[in-house]
Amino acid sequence: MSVGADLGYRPDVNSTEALSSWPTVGVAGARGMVGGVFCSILADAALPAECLRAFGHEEGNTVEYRGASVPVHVLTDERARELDVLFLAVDGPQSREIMAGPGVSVPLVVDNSSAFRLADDVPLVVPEANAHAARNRRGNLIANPNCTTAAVVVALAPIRDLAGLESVDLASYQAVSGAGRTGVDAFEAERGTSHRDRAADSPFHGRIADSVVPQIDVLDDAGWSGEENKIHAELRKILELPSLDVAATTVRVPVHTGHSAALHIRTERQTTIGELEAALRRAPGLEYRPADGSERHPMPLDIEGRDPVLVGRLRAIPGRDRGFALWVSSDNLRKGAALNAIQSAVAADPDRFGRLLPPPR
Ligand code: 2RA
Repeated sequence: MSVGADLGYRPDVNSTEALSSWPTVGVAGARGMVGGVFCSILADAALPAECLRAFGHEEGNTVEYRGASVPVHVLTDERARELDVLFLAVDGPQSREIMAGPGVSVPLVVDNSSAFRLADDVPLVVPEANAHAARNRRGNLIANPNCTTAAVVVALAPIRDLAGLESVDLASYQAVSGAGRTGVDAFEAERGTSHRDRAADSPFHGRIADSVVPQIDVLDDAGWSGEENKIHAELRKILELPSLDVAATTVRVPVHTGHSAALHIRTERQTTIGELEAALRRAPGLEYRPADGSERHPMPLDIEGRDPVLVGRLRAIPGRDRGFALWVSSDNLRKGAALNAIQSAVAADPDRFGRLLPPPR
């Protein structure tokens, strides 16, 4: 994995003063798909290689970062004590293990797994909607939401602030990279084959090439998928609307990167398309594309590798009082994972971590 090598940067090992002004940043799961995006964003921010610590299951690997080979270590108590911030790009059980051990001594941990998202004492943060939750946290842990939740929240927060929100119905169109490398590998293996079989190691519930799969994660007794239940609970928590009426159908689509969602919402108070457009145009983290045909509608290929959530196709639903439809697309590995986590660390402590955010893409 080579990250940021094209920037031509060579670490200035003589400048201890320059190095000490940077935080020491750990990435657990650094060799995974989301871990790689963390490293890429930190490289764009020019975090020196000396200030990056990469962690994984075993010793002996390296991550190529800005022209340097950063060794991958197992996270120990001693190594954790060096860190100012730790980003967890690992699964829920591993996050729990880290937070029951070395993670306790790190001043700030941002966890990308679902392990702590709904814990009362852990803020679940999308800074565009609830940066105050990161600033006012009681412990050292911030949870990062599900990738679809993060994108949808960026679009809904300005609408909540303008006119309140009564209900949100959504259908998602989620890229294969949301399932990590095994998802991408299954898609690549199936793509171009003429049979209708699913790849042997596919994490999906059916063949994804040339198809769509209307189930992400396991179904509960009532038939809702884990992904749908996450979106339901996480939207309520982040938007601080505990009785928001939410229904989601989550669907895997044959797209490499970029999750999209079709939203049908009902606001609490009367508003107009004009007022909604104005609110979306000035909202942070969002690029609004009018539905009048003057711009291309938001699409995954337009957002891969970029920061904002693209919002478009805004329209009033005929015959439905306070009913509106809109469409969002976002990079599930950036705003849906690594970028949002880094932004949350910055929201928690702008003075210490502000330098970790690169120029916007
Ligand atoms: C998915 N939400 O797309 C998940 C990724 N964390 O499968």
